[in-house]
Amino acid sequence: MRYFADVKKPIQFEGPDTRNPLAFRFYDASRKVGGKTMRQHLRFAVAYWHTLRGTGGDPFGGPAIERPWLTGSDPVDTAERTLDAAFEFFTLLGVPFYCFHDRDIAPEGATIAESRQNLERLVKRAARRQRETGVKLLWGTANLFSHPRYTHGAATNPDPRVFAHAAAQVRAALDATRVLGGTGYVFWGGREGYSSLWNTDMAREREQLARFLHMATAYADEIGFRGQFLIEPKPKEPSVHQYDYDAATVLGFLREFDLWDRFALNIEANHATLAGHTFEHEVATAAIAGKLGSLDINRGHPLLGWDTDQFPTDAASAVAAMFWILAQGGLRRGGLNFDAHVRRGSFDTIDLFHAHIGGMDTFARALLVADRMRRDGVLKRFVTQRYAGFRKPMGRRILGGKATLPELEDWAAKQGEPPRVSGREEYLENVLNDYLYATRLD
Ligand code: XLS
Ligand code: NI
Ligand code: NI
Repeated sequence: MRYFADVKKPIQFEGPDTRNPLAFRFYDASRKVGGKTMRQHLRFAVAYWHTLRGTGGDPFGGPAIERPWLTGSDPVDTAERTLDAAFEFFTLLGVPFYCFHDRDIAPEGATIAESRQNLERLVKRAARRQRETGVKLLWGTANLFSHPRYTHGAATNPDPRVFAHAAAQVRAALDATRVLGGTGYVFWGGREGYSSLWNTDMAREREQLARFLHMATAYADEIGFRGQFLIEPKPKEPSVHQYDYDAATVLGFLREFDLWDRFALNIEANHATLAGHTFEHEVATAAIAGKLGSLDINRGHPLLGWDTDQFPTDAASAVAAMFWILAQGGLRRGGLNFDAHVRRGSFDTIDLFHAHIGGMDTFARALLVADRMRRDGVLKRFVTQRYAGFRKPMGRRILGGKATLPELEDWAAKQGEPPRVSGREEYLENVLNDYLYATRLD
């Protein structure tokens, strides 16, 4: 059965001049950029939940998209068909990875045991498809937010019985991720937050969450899962306030609860903007802490205040993200996961191709631009020069922890009023635009 019959062959690179909507303009998987291929740099992943299971629901209406694989009355059969469609899609698109929640690939059963059975059955099938196609699992996760039992949280639920259900789910999801060779495991705190502080013991809930994460790492050690644990910050939605608010909050949480060595961050563009930051701010915050693990690439809509999860098309923001990724020497075990879905009105399967092709090209082009900017060194030189004073003797004394307030008072008095130096922001924006629009990338 072919679910994507209108795509006759795998999407090919045709270069920037092509007018073929089913071709890449910039994503040339085997093209080398600074010693690595684009495929190795970008490590694209398809998000199973949106691309295979998304049906266009929004806060004002239920499903509006029909998929030929989401049919039939037996949920396990449907899951098997969906899996086959998934691997057909991955192969046609030419992505190396995918990501899933437990409940995306296998339906919840009537009991914990039945849920586990369903998952194991689909994991076997996924393992087979992975072998056949060479597509790999970037990361797995557990859906701890859709079922009504998690209304008041999963790990942060006031009832330990709910906590235990969440524990069972994470255990099974970790087993599944290990069997499928996932390079990571993500915790996004779907309902780990609160709606009203009047009914919430915030101190206790944060302790619970930390305990939960410790249990997960302990279990991973027990089963020999060596993947990277990731936390994905998000400030709100579905909760009014989520404990994993933003990168800085999560870094503080990891330090406070002795989780620092075991976790890195999975930064999502739309979560950054919901937190009142830019994507690059969040990427940079994680990177300078040595904790930039992986990215969920999407974007919000500037006029809608929620997690619209649109496909990434913003060149400047993609360049900034790639700039930081290159600066830290690459994504390593992480990847670029399309946590994005087509709009409710884009209900044809072909729309899924347009969406992913556009996202892949945006980031492939961003990689070329960021690499060129780095090699030319213009921005680096500017920033280095700007902080030059801190490489001189007194600057070094300050950073080395030797300088004191009285000493600096004397020094400041001797130096007199420092000259004021422009930050040249507009000039730098022009430089960026030169790279974005004027520089040849071939
Ligand atoms: C929701 C999150 C979710 C995570 C995985 O906003 O982005 O999709 O990436 O649970
Ligand atoms: Ni999100
Ligand atoms: Ni996400």
